[in-house]
Amino acid sequence: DFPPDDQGFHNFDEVNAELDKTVQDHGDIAVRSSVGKSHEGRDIPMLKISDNAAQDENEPEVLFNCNQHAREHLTTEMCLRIVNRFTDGYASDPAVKEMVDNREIWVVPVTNPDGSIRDVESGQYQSWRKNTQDPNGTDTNRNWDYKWGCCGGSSDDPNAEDYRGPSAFSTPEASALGKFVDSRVIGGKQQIRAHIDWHTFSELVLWPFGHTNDQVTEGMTQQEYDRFARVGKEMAQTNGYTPQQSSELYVTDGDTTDWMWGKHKIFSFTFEMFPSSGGVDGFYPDDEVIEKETARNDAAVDILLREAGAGA
Ligand code: 0X9
Ligand code: CA
Ligand code: CA
Ligand code: CA
Ligand code: ZN
Repeated sequence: DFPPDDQGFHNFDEVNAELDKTVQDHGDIAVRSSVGKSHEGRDIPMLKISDNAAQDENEPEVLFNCNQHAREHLTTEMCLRIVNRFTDGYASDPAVKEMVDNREIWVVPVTNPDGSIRDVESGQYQSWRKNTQDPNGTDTNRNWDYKWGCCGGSSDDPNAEDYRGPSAFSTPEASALGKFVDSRVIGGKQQIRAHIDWHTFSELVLWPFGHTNDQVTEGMTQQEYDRFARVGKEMAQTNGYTPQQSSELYVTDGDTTDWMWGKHKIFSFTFEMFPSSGGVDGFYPDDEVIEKETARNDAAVDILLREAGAGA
């Protein structure tokens, strides 16, 4: 489990308990399901939040996924905040009600349960990043099936922190989330319109593409790029993060946002949360910061929900 000083973080069992409680308290606007199984056979939990949540309505859909990288536990708290704000706030906050009534919000708080558990189970942080596939894990955020391994932005060394795996979608976690997103194509139209893949750290708002330094390339027109930059900067205004194209941080191939946009034209961002800098300890902020550093992104989340209703 988390160390005694960091009990404010939710371990995997506590996340599941939170989601159960949310469904108990708000069954009309919250429905639980599983994205699929992790490598070790755990269900990857998902919550859908909307009015008439049990029905598939014709409302723009939005996806948030957290804790794809095992040690980035602050992101799990970000997804739980999204869950709690849009469910507990529904009855009392008219702005929240408006968003929940007009969107279908999918939240995946723990995208990589095996790795997340491995990082904390001994009571001492392991600085674990990848999933737990043999022998030393695969970086699920280099495993997505869009220009996988194309561009020197991942490693073929199984010991590397950015090991891409033997083939695209060889990781059950990325594959399951990808299949879920594929399944949201209805009548030839992708229902999910916007997405954030939450990471730590460096306080960045990142948009595609990550596999190339070019702004305009196959799959990205100038107009599309300009929309990413405009909304990325608008969100960054609200949280004080630095907005940039993801390859400006460094080039990656096979990351989540490149696939979301490249394959499905989902308006997809990577957020790197608190802190702005640090060594390995940057992945392990005190639990005292959870409230402040998750609330810091409320306005950006609301902007993304707004954008899900806008054309390209
Ligand atoms: O390297 C990653 O997967 C992400 N950073 S992290 O420190 N959380 O591991 C960033 C991925 C965003 N894509 C690019 N920078 N190209
Ligand atoms: Ca503490
Ligand atoms: Ca609805
Ligand atoms: Ca729908
Ligand atoms: Zn990460």
